[in-house]
Amino acid sequence: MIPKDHPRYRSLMVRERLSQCAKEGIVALEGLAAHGRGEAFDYLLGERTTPSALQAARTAAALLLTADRAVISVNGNTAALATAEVGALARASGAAVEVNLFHRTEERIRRITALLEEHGVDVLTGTPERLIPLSHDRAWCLPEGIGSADVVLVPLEDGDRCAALRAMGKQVITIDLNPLSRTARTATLTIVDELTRALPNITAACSELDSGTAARLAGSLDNAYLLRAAIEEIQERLDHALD
Ligand code: PTJ
Repeated sequence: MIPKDHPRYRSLMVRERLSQCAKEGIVALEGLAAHGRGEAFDYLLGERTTPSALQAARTAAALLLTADRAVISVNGNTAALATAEVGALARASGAAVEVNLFHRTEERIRRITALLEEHGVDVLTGTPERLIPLSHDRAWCLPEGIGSADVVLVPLEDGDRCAALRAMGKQVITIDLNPLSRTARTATLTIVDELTRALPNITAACSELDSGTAARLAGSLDNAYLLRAAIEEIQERLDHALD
């Protein structure tokens, strides 16, 4: 039982949720390590949405709204932390939702799909094919989902698979607290923010943007600029960390 007055209450609750979901076979054990890395970067960012992350979230909304076929790819960590937020974004953006895993097992796909459906999220079903140019199980995806999408939102993605999706000609939006990761640098657009802060910001922007503004934002996308801005925010905080 975590005491409510603990100064790190939220962070401890999130860890508890993830370890519970790992025991239930939703989160991969590797997902716990990935979360720890994310937490470290969130400390450096001050555990808040920076101005550049908000701009990136608005640009993500623009890409989703102007896509021919947008898909939100859900992995174990995303399902454990943000089921409701994924559902809200799918409704606001019109994007489809596909469960697609790095550490793929049919059992985890089933459990994550069931968790999303319990929260009212429509999840794509079908027969997966090896469409992503990668060896091993990371190549599998649904032809009517990620396989035919022009825009894919993949929170907490692996750098290798992000590069493979880009090589397929897709626009890849990622949410990654580490602005130095290969994923962050390979994606079309990186939102350097915590998943549960970033998703509602994208959803809110989907309702606000008119088509002209969405087209302008999508057309002026500059990921290197956004990543530099995130690194500068971290630098600024470190410069004043002990003030
Ligand atoms: O459920 P699976 O099998 O698909 O596996 C999912 C993981 C996350 C294990 C897999 O995609 C993986 O290994 O990812 P990486 O390569 O460790 O990258 C995860 C990135 O997400 C890291 O750069 C972390 O800093 C970042 N991250 C972790 N937690 C969060 C986060 N970014 C935003 N919000 C978070 N809550």
